[in-house]
Parts: sequence; structure tokens; C-alpha cells
Amino acid sequence: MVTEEGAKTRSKTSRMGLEDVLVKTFEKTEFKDDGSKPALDPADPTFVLDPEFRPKTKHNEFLESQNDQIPVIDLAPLTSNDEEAVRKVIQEIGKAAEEWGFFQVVNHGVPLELIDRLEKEAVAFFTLSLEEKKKICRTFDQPVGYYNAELTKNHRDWKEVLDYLVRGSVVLPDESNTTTLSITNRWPQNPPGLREAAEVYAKSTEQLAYRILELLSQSLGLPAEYFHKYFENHASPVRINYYPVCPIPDLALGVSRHKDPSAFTILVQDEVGGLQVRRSDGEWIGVKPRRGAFVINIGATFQMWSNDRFKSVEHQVVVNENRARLSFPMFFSPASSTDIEPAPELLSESSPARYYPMNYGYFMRKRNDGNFKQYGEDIQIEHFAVNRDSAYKPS
Ligand SMILES: O=C(O)CCC(=O)C(=O)O
Repeated sequence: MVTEEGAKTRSKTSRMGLEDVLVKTFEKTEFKDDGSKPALDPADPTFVLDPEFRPKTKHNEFLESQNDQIPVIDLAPLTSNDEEAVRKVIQEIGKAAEEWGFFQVVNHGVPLELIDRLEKEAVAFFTLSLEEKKKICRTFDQPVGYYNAELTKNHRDWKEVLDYLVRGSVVLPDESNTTTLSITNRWPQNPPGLREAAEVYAKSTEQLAYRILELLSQSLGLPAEYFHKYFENHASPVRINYYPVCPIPDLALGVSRHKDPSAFTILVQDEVGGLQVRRSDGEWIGVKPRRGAFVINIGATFQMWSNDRFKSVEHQVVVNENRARLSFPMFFSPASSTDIEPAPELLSESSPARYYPMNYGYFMRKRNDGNFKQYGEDIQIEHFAVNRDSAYKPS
């Protein structure tokens, strides 16, 4: 059946020479001998992006100059008694959060074996048949588990994912706050070791996330534990991203350009490359893979808390024809009951609040809905900006 949405996409892609795309695609696709369906069908025109959204540079193209690199911050001093060195780390993190909205951390204390183990289990899972993976398929009402049809900002992503929550479950309010959505992790039977590898990874990364939260807070001149109260029942999801080889890497993206809703995101990527960050001059900068390093990016929540001192920056993922890629982001997010607003300690007459308060659970629910259906404009913190004619202005 051709849905209205499908028909719209088809007419859009036919303007762009859909037949050329399909010929190119079929030439390069190896369908499995057993006749099983691929998880992502390269002949599906919904993967083909409008020219303005297509990648401009390849997954393994990186600028060489030092000024074009996402800052790499060494956290080793945090385990020393050298107060001056710790102050320097805090300064570096604050500067990176303000100027780039992105940085990498090394010597962070999360053992490399945990990352290796999760990588092995993830490959074992994603190379199962589609039928097997779909046994724990995500649904509109149960948005954890396996999924292969995600939209980012209304664009179809060339990726498969397995989503789970660090704390195992969460309850989200609906739009009118009258009903709730209760979400609980779902795990595959195969491979049997995946669940434990994923849970141990999440716990260890959560500890690092609290440390980063404290450093970001200190860099704003606030007490280290200032934001802890928002995370008591935090709803942070971890996503195991698998980007299969893609026969049309110039036309599609693994994840389309977007900003994260989290406080910040803490991500490990393998050595393939593909994550790109949009710098303030509009240039897409590749984040060079570093074995075992975590990439941290500021999300909408911290941008709001910091009253725009920190920047939540657009990023995207470029795929390629030769190697599948893995990444494990944890979207470190406050409890769904939390109201987010600029920290009062950072405000003054000359620097008034730039946002109205926003309930985080409501924000997440709206964003989640957009992952499944095309909804028009996706909700952003800009909808809560005081200088905009906002539907979210408190009455
Ligand atoms: O795979 C990556 O490097 C980034 C993933 C990402 O941006 C996301 O899952 O939202």
C-alpha cells in the first residue's frame, strides 16, 4: 500500500532522478542468498535526501589544521591532587562547551574492555536476520529495543539501532499530562551476552557522565553538584547505533543533521569515522576517531540551563560503501518530571533569562513522536525562547 507520506517522498525523489539512484543501488547491493530481507533496503527511495541535506564530505575526510579539531581534553589530572591542573581541565571543558559545543575526553576511567565487549556483542546482534532482530522491535508505545526505520528531523536514517535505558525504565507524561507512557527495557535472547555487556557499559558511562556534569557546572562558576538534583530519577537512554555499509553514501545519511535534547551526550565511536559537527561558520567538521575516547556534545537542556553560554550544535553521520560502523551514545538526560530553565544564579539585569521553563518529559515525548512519523516542525528549545512569539509562554 502506498501511503500519503510515501507518495509525497516518491514524487520528491522522482524529481531528483530516482531511476538513476535505483540503478546505482541495485548494481551495488548484494542480497543475501537465503532470500532474507535486508534490514535497510537501498532501493527504498525514502533514504534519498534532497540535495541540500546530502553529505558534502566523506566519512574519512578530516581537516588537518589544529584549529579545525574538536578539542581533546585529558581527564588524568582529576585523579591527582594537583588543584591547578584540575582548574585547567574545568576551564578547557567550559571553553570547548562555549566555542564548539563538542569535545573529546581521554583518560576518563571507563575501561576499554567494556567498549570492546559491547562492540563484539553488538555486531553479533546486528548480523542476525531481520526477523530475529524484530522480535524486540520498538513501537510507538514502547520506544526501546530494535528499530530500523527511524526518522531524524523528518528524514529517514540509514541505520539500525538498539535503544535501552540506563535505569531500566521510565514514565513519560503525554501532551495533556493526563495519561503516561511507561517504558521498560527489552533485550534479545541472542546473543546471550549482549544485555550484560550493555548494562555494564551504561553503568560505567553513567559515572563518567556525572563527573562531566560536575565539571561543566564548575566551569559556569556553580557548585559541582548543582545539577545533581535533576538526575535523581534520570531517564537517560543509551543507543547502540549500527550503520550498515551503504550503496548510496552520497545521497543518504546515517543520521540527518540534528541537535540532541539531552543535557549532554557522551558517545564512543569505532575507528570507521562518520560523525560530523557543524561549526559556527557552517562548515561540517569530521570528528576523528580516537580509540577509547568519548565524544561529548552539549544538548538543548544544558544550553537552556546555561542561558546560551553553552552551545548545542548540529551534527550528522555520514555512511560509506565499505565498512559498517558502530557508535554508542548515552543521552544524559534529567528526570522526565524536571522543569528546565536558565539557572537563576547565572542571570542578572544585563543578562536576563532567554527561555521560559520547559518540562523535560513533555519535550522528550514530543521528540519521540517525531522519530516515528513526519510531523512538520520538530519541537526545539527555540520554541520556548522569550524573544519569540511563543506558544509556550506561561500564562
Ligand atoms: O553515530 C554517531 O557518531 C552519532 C549518533 C547521533 O548523533 C545520534 O544517535 O543521535
